[in-house]
Amino acid sequence: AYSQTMPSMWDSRSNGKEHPNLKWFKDAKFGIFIHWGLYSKLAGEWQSKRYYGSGEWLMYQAKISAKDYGLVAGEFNPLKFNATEWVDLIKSSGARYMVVTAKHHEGFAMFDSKVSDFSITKASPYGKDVMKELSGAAANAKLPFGFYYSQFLDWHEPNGGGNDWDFKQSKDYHKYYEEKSIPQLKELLTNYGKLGMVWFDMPGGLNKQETQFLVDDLHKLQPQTLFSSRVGQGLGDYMDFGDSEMPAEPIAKPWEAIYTFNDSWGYIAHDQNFKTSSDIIRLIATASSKGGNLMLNIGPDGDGSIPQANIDCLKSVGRWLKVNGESIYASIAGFIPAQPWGVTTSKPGKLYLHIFQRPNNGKLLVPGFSPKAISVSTLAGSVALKWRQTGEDLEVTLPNVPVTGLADEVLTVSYAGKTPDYQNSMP
Ligand code: JFZ
Repeated sequence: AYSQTMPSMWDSRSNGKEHPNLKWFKDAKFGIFIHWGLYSKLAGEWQSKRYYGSGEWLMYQAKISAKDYGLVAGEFNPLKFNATEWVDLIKSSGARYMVVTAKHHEGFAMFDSKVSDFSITKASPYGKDVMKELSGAAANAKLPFGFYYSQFLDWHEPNGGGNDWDFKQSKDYHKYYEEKSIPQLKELLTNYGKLGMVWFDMPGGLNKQETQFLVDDLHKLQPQTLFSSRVGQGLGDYMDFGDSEMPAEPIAKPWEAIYTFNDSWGYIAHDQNFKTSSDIIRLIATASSKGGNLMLNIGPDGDGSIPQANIDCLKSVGRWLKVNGESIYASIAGFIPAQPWGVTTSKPGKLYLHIFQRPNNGKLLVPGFSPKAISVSTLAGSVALKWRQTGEDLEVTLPNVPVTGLADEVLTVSYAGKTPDYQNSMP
């Protein structure tokens, strides 16, 4: 059923077979997304009016003219920014890749671009190439690194997609692609070392043949770089879902769910509705239980700092992953669908039970468990637990308190034989 939602990804690159370059991505399971630009400085407010929702859409929401918005660049001076600190934090969260906005719909290049003067090096007092610093810090930390780039929407340019409040005349999208979008993408694929991915977003203005040409042309610069499905026309290397969307059932092809920390991608000073570490751990486990990745977004402040609540939370997720990472990294979808108590992930000969909600009677039931169980223990500390298998019903007796003291405990079930097929939860 879920194959219907899948475009014919990466077929053009490897004749329908999974591309070997996708392995690191499929094994990573957890990534960090960063939305950072001039909107971060505006923080969801324009002319004393507060806006809600996606802070990076403020220019659109408030219909700010390109001229007025351009003036914000003159005030963008993120003196608290420290690339190494950001990358250290991401490493300590247990994330295995990061993607950062090089240019969002506002059109401002957060990198040194020869193509446009609307950039952090030419138009802002800060004057330094923050993308260079981040890509360098990530390379030092051996953290796969990617750029988000809005290839079609560009509200700063008369021929870019989306701005019909300033630029009312008909647009020449091809001219925009040729003069800004493609040359900037080439700068990003040339000047910043090896890229894990380019995270395209909101395709438009190109037909399938033109998109194929773009993809092939860019892949010549770095063939191993993955392209997100939002390059358009079904030509990406992996699938992205919408904001806070998780597929209902496992998907074998590589995919990523994207979630915000609060209710915005870009920083909004008046949105403190942050997820807890338990929320995030469950999202990682849930994405893994369906064979995919979670990419969690951070919206740093325009001054270059990351909200303290996010820092504390990410470190706590990292402590959990340090102990329970075996059940996440390089796992595959669990063959038992989601249960009232939680979700499952799998590796050869092992099924991991991620307990979100302990059953009141302490008896955890795993229905449809077809192989022969050998042992059940806590993943952390390997404490053996009592269990009983009756046909395909596996029942585990939980200790009165979680063994590790960490919430969201994981149990390991070892079994004999090969990995069973997924039991579709849909009738
Ligand atoms: C896009 C951007 O417009 C947004 O600002 C943010 O960068 C986000 C990650 O991506 O928003 C989208 C694009 C596509 C969908 C949802 C939100 N979608 O396909 O459901």
